[in-house]
Amino acid sequence: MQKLLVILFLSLFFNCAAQQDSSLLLWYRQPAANWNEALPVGNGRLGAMVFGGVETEHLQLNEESLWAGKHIDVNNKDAAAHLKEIQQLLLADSNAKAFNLSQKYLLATPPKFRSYQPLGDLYIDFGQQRSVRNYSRKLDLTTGIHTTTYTTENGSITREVFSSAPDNCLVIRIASTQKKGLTCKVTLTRERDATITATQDRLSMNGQIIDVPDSLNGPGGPDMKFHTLVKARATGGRLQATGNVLYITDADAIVLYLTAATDYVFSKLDLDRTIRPEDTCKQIINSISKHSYEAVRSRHLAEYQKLFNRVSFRLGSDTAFRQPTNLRLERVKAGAPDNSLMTLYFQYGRYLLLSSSRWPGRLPANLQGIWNEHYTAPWNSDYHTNINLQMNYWPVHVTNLSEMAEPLYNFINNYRVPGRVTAQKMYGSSGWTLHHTTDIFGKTGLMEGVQWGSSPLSAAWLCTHLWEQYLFTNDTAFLRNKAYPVMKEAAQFIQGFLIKDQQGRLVSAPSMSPENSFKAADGSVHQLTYAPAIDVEIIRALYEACIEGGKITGESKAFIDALEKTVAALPPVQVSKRYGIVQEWIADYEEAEPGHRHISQLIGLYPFSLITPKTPVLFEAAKKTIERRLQAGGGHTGWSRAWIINFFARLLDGEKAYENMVLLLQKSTFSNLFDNHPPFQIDGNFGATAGMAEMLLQSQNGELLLLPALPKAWPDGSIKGLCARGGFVLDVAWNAGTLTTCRIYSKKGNSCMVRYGAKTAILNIKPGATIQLNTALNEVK
Ligand code: FUC
Repeated sequence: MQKLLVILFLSLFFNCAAQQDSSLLLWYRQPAANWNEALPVGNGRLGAMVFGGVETEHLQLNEESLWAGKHIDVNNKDAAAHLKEIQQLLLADSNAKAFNLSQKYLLATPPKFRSYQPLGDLYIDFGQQRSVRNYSRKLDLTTGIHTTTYTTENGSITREVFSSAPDNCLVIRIASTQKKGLTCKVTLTRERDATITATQDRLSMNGQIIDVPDSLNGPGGPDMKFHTLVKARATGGRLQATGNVLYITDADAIVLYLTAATDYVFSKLDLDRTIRPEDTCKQIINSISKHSYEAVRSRHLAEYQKLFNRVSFRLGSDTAFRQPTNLRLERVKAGAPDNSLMTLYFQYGRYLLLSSSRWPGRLPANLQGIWNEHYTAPWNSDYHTNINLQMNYWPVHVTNLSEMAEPLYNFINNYRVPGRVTAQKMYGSSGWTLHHTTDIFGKTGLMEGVQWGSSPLSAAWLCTHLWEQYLFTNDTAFLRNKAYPVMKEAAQFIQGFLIKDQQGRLVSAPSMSPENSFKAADGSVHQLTYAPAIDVEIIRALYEACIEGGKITGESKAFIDALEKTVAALPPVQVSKRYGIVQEWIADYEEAEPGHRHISQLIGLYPFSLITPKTPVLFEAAKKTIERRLQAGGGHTGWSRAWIINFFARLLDGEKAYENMVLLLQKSTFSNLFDNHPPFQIDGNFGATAGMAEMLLQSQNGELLLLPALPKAWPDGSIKGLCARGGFVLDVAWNAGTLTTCRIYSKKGNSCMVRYGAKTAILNIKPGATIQLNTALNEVK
């Protein structure tokens, strides 16, 4: 009897464990028919979209620094001479004239930059396969490994693909249950600028981007150098290199290691002709070749799982995950609920962040993370800094991946150097600035066009991320050495940039509310203006951070006083008399596009925390703002919908947050769960991941809010490992819509105020200690 019970227990346990695993699978019963069905792997810099074809496996490859273009000074040399005139025109409501002058004298020369490019494609061609059955391909988020399996008359085939951070390589293993069951040809291709050769057990691609000069994008020439190296290892069978192909015949198993490098130098934001990317590749491949596949795989697992496993998220116990992911998405589109698809989407967001932003000292996740198949990508797959790059990092702290933000901080720090030149040359100010978009070559001028690019406070917005890192970790060394000096310089730029308007208020000019247009009294439509609400909110958020941070790091009283004086002289964020919404511009203009995707005047609601229940007038106006945007068709891009989820979470409206999460899945999600802007853009994935966390835990303004926006559709669940400002890590569980337990681990020993509905508790948890609370917020010993 006892034995029976043990067996029963064990089988139950393993069943549960198996179920637990499969709830974190993206899986399909057929190969990807196009790029948006393929599945991404990445180690932060080296990525692949895996198609999982039976006769031909295709991996579309990326290396994060492979960009067309180069470092050039694009600042318009006439800017400073015309700035005052443009500013005065704006203050006098001569917006059209100011626009025309800005287009001539502020716009960067050349105004555009080139694109992030694909590295190439790897094909493994197995020839005709007969009697194929039991096909599946899956990406297991618990391992970061993509697996394709099927059975043919030559046995059962298993292919594993992952991108290893510790070994700096893409790894592919193909195995057959039948001895000598594998025969294939391996090729590496790139449409342009590369030559491929096969020698012994290796394929190498040597390349240099040749840019064609043009007046919009600037000088051309032989630009970035790059190299890709593949090494094959076959167990049993033969390996033969001919021309540019590797032939493998009658093998039992095959392992391929692939790596790539460029001559881009991150700290210089430029190319370095002394770097030989082929040497970097050889070094990496030679070092990984010393190890067995099993050792490489275990090292990958250990490193990956240490990060990924920090957070677990369950919503009830539905079994929808047993169905292929594409069918589940179809069902959701048809109106069926699928909570575990939401938890999968959440964990996928964490996976994507881990896979596109992992390496200290390298580049942050761009508009497509690192995954891009186009030579001229949508928006160049660039760094948009008027919402998109920021949104990529919204989930980073709360979902317990703070280290993944390091590439962003590195980027911000490096951009300070060209940003100082722009501050000086364009605006005659000290400090540093950049505008709404940039490539990897330090272009901080006003890019693309005045109607999109006039966002000179983008550096200030980015700098609030440095402060967030401090708020979550309380790491004073980070604040002192890495954050505060950069934040301060962004504030110094603002100090020099603001001008007085007729009423004596300090205003930013020229500027805009990102990408939106307003109608002036005479009906004419404009973008360019001064002191839009977003600027006032950015300045407030950055200055409050600088004032608090300055006090911690020993800033002079004079500087802190100057910042306080500026804040006091800013125009207020107002409520529109027309519609009761948060007023987007300095005057109560009519919006030209009421359903616009950007909802910039609510930046104070999220990601900042200036609009809260403690500012009830603005809080109510924020609700009306979203309502009005949605009624006019807002939320039509993935990232905009994701932002709306965060807004509703901050408005403590779980039902609306959930409704928009459903809409995101229904309207803006591909079958590989990539966000569909359209086209693919990764910010929606990251924004919605942050949004779901925000529904369950918030920690702004000195309070920990438990389940602040829990929707009825999530009656039972638990989330473990979320981080809160102040150095806390929380596990929260609920049942029938009510909190059951909450465990709080304190890293720093800060006291905190916990709030659940109307209940509050003030806690003093020792550093390194954990306490458990019940539904009444009483401590359970
Ligand atoms: C901003 C948005 C667009 C797009 C682009 C990359 O300009 O307004 O929707 O996301 O960035």
